Amino acid sequence: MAFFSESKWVWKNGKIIPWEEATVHMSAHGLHYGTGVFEGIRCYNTADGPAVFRLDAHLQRMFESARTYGLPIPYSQEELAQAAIDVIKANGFSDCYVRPIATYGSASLGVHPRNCPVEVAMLAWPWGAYLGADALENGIQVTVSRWKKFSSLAMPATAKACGQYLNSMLAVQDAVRCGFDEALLVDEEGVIAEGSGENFFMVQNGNLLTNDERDHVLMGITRDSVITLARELGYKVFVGQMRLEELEVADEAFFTGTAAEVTPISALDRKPIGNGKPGPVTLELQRAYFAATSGKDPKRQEWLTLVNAKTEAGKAV
Ligand code: PPE
Repeated sequence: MAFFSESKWVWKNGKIIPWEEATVHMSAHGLHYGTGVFEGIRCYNTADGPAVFRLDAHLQRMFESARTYGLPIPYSQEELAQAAIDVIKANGFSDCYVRPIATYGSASLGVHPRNCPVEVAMLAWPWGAYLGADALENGIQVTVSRWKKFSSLAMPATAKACGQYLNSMLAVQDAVRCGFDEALLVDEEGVIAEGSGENFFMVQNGNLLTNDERDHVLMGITRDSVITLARELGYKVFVGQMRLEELEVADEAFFTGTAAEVTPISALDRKPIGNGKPGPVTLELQRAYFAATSGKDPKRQEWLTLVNAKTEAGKAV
């Protein structure tokens, strides 16, 4: 559940404005053609106050998505980093989700965006567990979607662009209609790609396996964090193609994403994965991930941007 009602302020085109005023016109190019790029970032409470997790990596990916689509963002990465801090502070949030978006506004229609202005906004709101309250603890029910993951030859899956999510939306809507929590998308060859809004990992004989951009996935920042943490914990992480038949014999599987965090998958099309309960490797990585996001992992301080700058005494102000 997203709690928009608790969000009072939005950063839009350089200013903090009331939530109610952060609107777009029905003629906006982005609305008609999905022409925009966005990010999803989480801010977590730490002993030093709220801290944004991997802010630079997210903003860097946003600029790369924009470059892919030739969409000029009229702000620097530093300005958007400050915007994220400003919108969190303005709303007084500690744990929250931050959503930057850059999209073509209103001036003309026709697929070429021509003279449409680029509108940039940064929203923040409290957002709990993405896949339901007990998903992190008990795992989720997943189905293999009949909607195929689009090829990066059609649209680059590595870019996080608005219109690309229609593919995800078809898949997750079908999954939920059929009583599942989430969809797993495969490509036209049956090779595993990703969830509607998450990367996919499996665990086999104590090793981790995940894919990369060759299989038409968004190169997730949570995926990268989990790979780093797993290797540090002594796990071998293999990056390569994953097929559905391999998943049949996997011991564990889980999704990663900013919103979904590290979510265990307990069954695929009602067939239990492993013993049908979140596995020990998944849970260890979930703990390591939350230690990093909450500032409890001393080695991962560089992943955190404090919302309230530290004073000389080391106290958050
Ligand atoms: N694949 C897809 C398709 C995806 O949307 C996400 C994030 C990921 C992988 C994981 O990426 P990362 O967050 O960098 O680890 N999905 C975002 C949007 C979810 C939404 O419903 O909106 C997110 O998790 O914030």
